[in-house]
Parts: sequence; C-alpha cells; structure tokens
Amino acid sequence: MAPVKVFGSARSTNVARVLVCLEEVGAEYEVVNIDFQAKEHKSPEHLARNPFGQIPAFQDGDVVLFESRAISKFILRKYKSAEADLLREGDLEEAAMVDVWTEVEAHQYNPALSPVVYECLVYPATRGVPTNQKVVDESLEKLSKVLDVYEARLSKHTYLAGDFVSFADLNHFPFTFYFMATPHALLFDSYPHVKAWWERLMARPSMKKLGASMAAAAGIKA
Ligand SMILES: N[C@@H](CCC(=O)N[C@@H](CS)C(=O)NCC(=O)O)C(=O)O
Repeated sequence: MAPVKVFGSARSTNVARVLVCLEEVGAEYEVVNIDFQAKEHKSPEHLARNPFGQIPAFQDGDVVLFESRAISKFILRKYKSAEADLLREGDLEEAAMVDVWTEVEAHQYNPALSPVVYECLVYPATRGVPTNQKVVDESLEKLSKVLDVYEARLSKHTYLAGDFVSFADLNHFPFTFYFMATPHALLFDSYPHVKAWWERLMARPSMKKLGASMAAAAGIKA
C-alpha cells in the first residue's frame, strides 16, 4: 500500500497534530513540504487539496482531506486496532468524553494558550516583530482559568477523557510542546496533575520523536 501523504511543514502545529496520530497508529506516511516563501500553499495545485490555502492537507489514494482534526480522526478510524483505539467509538460514553475534551482543546485551551506561542516564538521568528506583552498577559490569565479546570479533571483521571489515552490528549501536543519553549512554561508547575499528565504524554515514543524534529527545525530546546 502506498504511504499516505501529509502536505505541509512538519514543524507546523496543525501538521504535527496529524503526524502524532500517524505515529501513534504506526501508519506509513510521507510529508510533502509546502514552501510558504514560494506561496505554494496558495497555488492552484494546493488549493485543490485545501480550498482555504492552508496546511495541512492529506491524501490517501482518492481521499483528499483538509482540517487537521478531521484528518486526524480519519487516520484514527482507518488504522484503529486493539493497541491504538484512540477515539473509543465502540463505547458510547467513552467516545462522548473523547469528543468533549477534544472540543475543550479547540475552544478553551487552544485559544488561551496559542497566542502565547505566537507572540513569544512564531511572530518574532517569522515576522521580526517583538512580543506583545499585553496579549501574552491576557492569554496567561485566561489559560490559568482553563488549567484550573484541567487540574480538577486530571486529579480524578489519568487522561482527559478518562483512565485511557485518547485523541483528546494527543490534540494538545503541538501547541503545548511549543508553549514549553516559551518563558511561561513554569506556569504548569502550579498545576501538578496537569504537569504530570504532560510528562506522561511526552514520554510516548510518538511525541518524543516529533518533538525532537520540531525542536531541531524551530531551533528550540526539546
Ligand atoms: N483549522 C485549520 C487551521 C490550519 C492553519 O491555520 N494552518 C496554518 C499553518 S499552522 C496555515 O496554513 N497558515 C497559512 C495561511 O492561513 O495562509 C486546521 O486545523 O487544519
């Protein structure tokens, strides 16, 4: 079987979300780089894969997809096994909890945490602009409130959806990985159960492998 293709740069957060799923299920894949400098993401060829001109896009034979969370679910369904059952669709309640915490990542956690990553790492490196401290401070305040909820949840369960690792946890990998390279990583020390959960995730071979290549590509300490 030909390996599936992921279009985009492996250091991009939304691409890494897809790659961590591919690593978790042990699928063969190829990353096809899309050159942002050359505006390849806005080329007719790439717009046919992703009409919003963004990365990632994904191809598995005739199946062409965009939106990293949807691509990830396709992968987890296609390669589901007894060892890698990360959506828990065989159990209505477990699947619902995976959905709940997947939504929480998208609508509570990521909007609070990602501006810190953009302001401290991405914009200074890609746009040459200094960090906007007001945005960072406001985001950290929001993030603290979100982490209060995570701390309560993770003091009762090993992982977000329950006592099993799931897509809900994997989803947190790319942005949290970069957040840990900002000067604000110490915030997690105030949330011992969240910190232990993150360390458990980072001990997974999938995250160790991708983290090492993201750190090397972005020039940060893993
Ligand atoms: N919701 C989309 C977001 C994709 C996205 O924002 N990709 C960024 C890179 S991480 C991008 O392609 N930016 C270029 C642009 O928007 O022109 C997903 O999850 O796939």
